[in-house]
Amino acid sequence: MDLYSFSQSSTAYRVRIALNIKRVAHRIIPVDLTQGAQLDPAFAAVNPARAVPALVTDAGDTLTQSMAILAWIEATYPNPPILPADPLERARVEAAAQVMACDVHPVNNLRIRKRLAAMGHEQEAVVDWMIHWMQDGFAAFQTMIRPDTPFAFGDAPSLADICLVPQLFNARRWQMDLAPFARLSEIEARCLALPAFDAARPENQKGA
Ligand SMILES: N[C@@H](CCC(=O)N[C@@H](CS)C(=O)NCC(=O)O)C(=O)O
Repeated sequence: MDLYSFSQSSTAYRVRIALNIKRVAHRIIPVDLTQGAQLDPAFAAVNPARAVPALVTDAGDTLTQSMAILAWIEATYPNPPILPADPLERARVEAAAQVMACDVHPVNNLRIRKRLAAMGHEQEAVVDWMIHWMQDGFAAFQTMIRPDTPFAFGDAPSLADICLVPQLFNARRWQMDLAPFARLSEIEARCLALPAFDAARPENQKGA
């Protein structure tokens, strides 16, 4: 399997974690977003949305959109599960994950930051913008998860943790104050102590 990935991409980071949790062998194909490699026509043939991740399965099918890829991974490699079997519990985990995936990440994406800069906003204002949406999302996420479990929803990492940890990486990258989100930092530390998360970290990618 080939995963088109970029070390600092939080969406690719999600997929790297899930592939590691499920112990699915894969090769990483780097797409250097800092060099605009996602805009190369050759890459647009892989992902018309011109973004990472994209996963080419062993059967040669190309999957895009991290949440769709994660759903495919869960359906294809059910053990260990990253979603509860119970539909209500599952909806709760998915809702928390989607705070990161649908509410926070899209408005802070590289192309949005570039557009804000092109519209004349200084870097400081762009960083304020990102931190604003992360504060909103982390506050909601912290309320939606269980208050007292080792991970967001239980004794093992779920889709919610898989979406949380990369977003916290982004928060640190932009020097956001995480003091109000102590529970999230604790969960992050527990996740990063696991080899599946550790190997997926941006700083552990080749050439990072
Ligand atoms: N909704 C998509 C977003 C993918 C995405 O935009 N990834 C970012 C990296 S985290 C990217 O490649 N951005 C390129 C750009 O904005 O030009 C997903 O979840 O896969």
